[in-house]
Amino acid sequence: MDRWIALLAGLLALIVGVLLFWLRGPTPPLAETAPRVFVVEIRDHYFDPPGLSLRPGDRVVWVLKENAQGDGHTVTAYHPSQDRPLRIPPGAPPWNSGLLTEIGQTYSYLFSVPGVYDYLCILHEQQGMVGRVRVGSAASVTEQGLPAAAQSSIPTVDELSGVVGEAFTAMALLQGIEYLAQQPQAAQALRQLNEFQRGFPQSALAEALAKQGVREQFENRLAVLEALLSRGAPLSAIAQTVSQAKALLERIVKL
Ligand SMILES: [Cu+2]
Repeated sequence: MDRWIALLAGLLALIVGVLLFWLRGPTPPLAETAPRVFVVEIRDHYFDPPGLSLRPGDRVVWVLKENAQGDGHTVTAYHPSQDRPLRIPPGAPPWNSGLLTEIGQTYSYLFSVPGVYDYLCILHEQQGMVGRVRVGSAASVTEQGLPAAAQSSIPTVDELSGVVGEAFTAMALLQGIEYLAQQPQAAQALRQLNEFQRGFPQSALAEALAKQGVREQFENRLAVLEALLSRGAPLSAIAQTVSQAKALLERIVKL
């Protein structure tokens, strides 16, 4: 008799289990785990922002914003395949956008290997058109070896590990949110913003903005941006709010 009860209970548990699994529905859509998107603007003749601190799996999209002389720009990793010294982590795939000439043209790269990546514009390296991406925890790199102008414009790894790096990264994150909203991927833009908002209060960036007396103003811009994204406001309003927030962050990097 006991055996029958045990068997019945087992069968019941199995049915409940299958039902629960079925009721939960399909696994969450892919977008839930989509990489964070950061945008670096390509300008005459610099990358804005020039440095980033990322997590493995983050994506950077470079967008051509200026090309006054018409000769274009490139986004190119320092790598022997580009006749340059190796300045990206060994084993990380190098990249080269080729010549970008049309305003709005983009190039994208997903950073998966931790370490420090230096990149340049092949045409304007001598004018200091270089950038740096730090992925994962700080790694030491050769700080020397670039042309003089490039050397003075590239952020150091120490800067990228501190509040300056946080401010640069927040700028690129906000520009990424604007980019996602254009795609249009407002839901992902909102997720990316909300994650940033959750971490912000405990960040060194929040402290630095408070010292400048603009923390509330910055948080207010984030709240406005959240509201705009939630109700599908026009892109112009989103772009304006992003640029206002970015202007506040610029105070930190200019200290
Ligand atoms: Cu260039």
